[in-house]
Amino acid sequence: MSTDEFPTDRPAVVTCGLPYANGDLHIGHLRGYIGADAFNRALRTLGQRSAYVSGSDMHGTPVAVNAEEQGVDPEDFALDWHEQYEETFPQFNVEFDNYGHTHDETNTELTQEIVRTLDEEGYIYEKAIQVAYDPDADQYLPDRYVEGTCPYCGAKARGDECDEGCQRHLEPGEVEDPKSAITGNPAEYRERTHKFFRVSEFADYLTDFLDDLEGTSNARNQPRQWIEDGLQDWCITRDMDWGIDYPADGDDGADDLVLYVWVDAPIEYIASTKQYGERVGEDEYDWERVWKDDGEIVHVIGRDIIQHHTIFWPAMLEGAGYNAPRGIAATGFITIGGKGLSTSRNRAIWAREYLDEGFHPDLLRYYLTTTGGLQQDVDFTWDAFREKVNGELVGTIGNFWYRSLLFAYRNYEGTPDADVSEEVRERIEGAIGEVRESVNDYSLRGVGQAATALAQFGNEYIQRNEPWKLTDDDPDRAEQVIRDCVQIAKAVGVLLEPIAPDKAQRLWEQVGEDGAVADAHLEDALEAPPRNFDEPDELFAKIEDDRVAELEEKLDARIEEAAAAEDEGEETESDDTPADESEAMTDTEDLEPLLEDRISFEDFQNLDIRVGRIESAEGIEGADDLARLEVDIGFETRQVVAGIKQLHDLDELSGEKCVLLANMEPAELFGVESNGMILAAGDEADLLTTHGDAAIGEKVR
Ligand code: B3M
Ligand code: ZN
Repeated sequence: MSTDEFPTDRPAVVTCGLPYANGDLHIGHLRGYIGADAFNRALRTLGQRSAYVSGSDMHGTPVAVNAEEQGVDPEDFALDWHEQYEETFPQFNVEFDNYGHTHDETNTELTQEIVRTLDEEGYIYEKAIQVAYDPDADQYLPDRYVEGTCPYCGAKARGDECDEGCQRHLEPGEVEDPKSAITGNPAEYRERTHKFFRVSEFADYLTDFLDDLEGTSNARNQPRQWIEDGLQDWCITRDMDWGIDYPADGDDGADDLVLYVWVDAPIEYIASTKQYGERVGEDEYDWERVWKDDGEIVHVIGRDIIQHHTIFWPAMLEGAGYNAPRGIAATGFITIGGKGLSTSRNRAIWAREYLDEGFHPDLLRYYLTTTGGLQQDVDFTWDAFREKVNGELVGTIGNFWYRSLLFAYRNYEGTPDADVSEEVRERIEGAIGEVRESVNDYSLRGVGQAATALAQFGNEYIQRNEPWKLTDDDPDRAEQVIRDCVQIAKAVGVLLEPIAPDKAQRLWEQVGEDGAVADAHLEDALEAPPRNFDEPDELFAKIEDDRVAELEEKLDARIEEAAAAEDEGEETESDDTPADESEAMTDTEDLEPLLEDRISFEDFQNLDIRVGRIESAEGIEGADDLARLEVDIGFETRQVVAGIKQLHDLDELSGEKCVLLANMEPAELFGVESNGMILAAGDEADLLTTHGDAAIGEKVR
């Protein structure tokens, strides 16, 4: 790992979280796979040697429970899904250099080897613990086999994760009021001896690791808080048949235990890189250098699995003598109708469905990577999708590409003989710089915006120079202008490739280039295209309003059905993202009366209200109600004091968006300076926020 800017001369690996091989993929999953694919492609355009690897997560109760429900063998069940995923990814232009699975030989051997090393290094010990057990089903209830209440936030939780609440990992025995997910009976507790990994010994190491970690700020802030609260050791074995056997030495009673799925799952990142390296050869890609020496490791994950990737995983790597990740980018959730996607409730846009509706994959890639920052939750609507596609892809990029290339083709049969003007060269260089900076900031949105803004400049450039008027009056000048436009068109293609690889490839061919735009580097955006090219086609088509109305109607019906099912209180299973709380109703008699006095628009303008993101929140010692918050408002991070100590679970707030009055006079409360005011409503201090793509720092108007 290094802190030199990308590109470095060390090999890189980019990974996405492994999909559990247990069900259909939806756009929430795709955000991560597409995001990591785009990041890997972007690194390559910078000239970074990089591989993109992942694999299917075959083990654990997420697979076992679903397989059991269908009465099939977990291995057959998981392999079926694995094969489906392998078919689906290329359909979204998600191109892995290697896509393995956690049950294969490479991962099984590597996992057992790493666990053995951790044991030899003294990081593993045995402890007797209470494990949930269902007497009727006569089986132990690991993880998803048990449901109950989260001891930290009170939300409904699974045995190993508070998936609908605070997102914490839960240790066996922690969930309160445990019930068997098989029979619904209250679970009993029985004593069992399990293996533990001494995560607590890594607190100092992890603190330093987080200080250096690049990526999104949520991946640094939440774990800092967990470390401060005190790290617990981690139970790494389970009473199950399905999984990788604990590498027992025969005399410690661990022969019948398998490893917890979160041990072998991240090791697949290494195993998959190894498979790639062995396939292409060490000279081409040295996987051991990446993982054991100085390679650049970047993980793209969902924000619900930050703890696994920033605490357990780096501790395992360090303990077993491996290299640490350089960057972790944790994406927000996709929601629909303001609620988390739910597989069991069919509240989702399915990957298959999207393609069946006839949409090109690159449209979704563009939408998912450029709507909001990576960390932000994005509420999907077909309407917003249409707006983005019609506005930016059709209106700006497609329009510029087509009009400039058609003009060039009709008048010059290709690229006119002229040099690119200084102005345009500099503008393209500027865009290249923006991409380089965005990649180093882990901002895919920045990469997309650099391409779109360059096309926007192209449109303005044509408009400003009116080449159609020049062809007769000033043919040299006309050639110059069109030469510039062809160069801009090619440059937009090179810059857009990470986000929309197929469209970029077609543009590449339209300007007469051979080979793959995926092999181009950013500097190629400045290289002249071949002299001749054929008549261009339009690469993007508008999505019509009635098409969207039809899709919205379908989606609304689906949302309603899901809500109705929720109201009936049916069992929820495999919900992917947390659901929102229901809206509170208030009688107007209880409300503060409306003010009679009106203010001017100018008065309102004087309020500098900004979109912010809470980086951390902690109670102020000695104050009953006050909390100290660090709020990122784009330009800077503000310290703010708010009266929410009793009203919110402060641990849960980091990463949440909020709305902040930035030009409030500073005040001191309990000796802590408050430099702004976060806005909230009601007795419970319901924090105001934004729901779309407003970026951090954006002004509220
Ligand atoms: N299989 C899926 C998830 O929790 C899980 C990821 C493993 S990444 C090593 O998002
Ligand atoms: Zn919780």
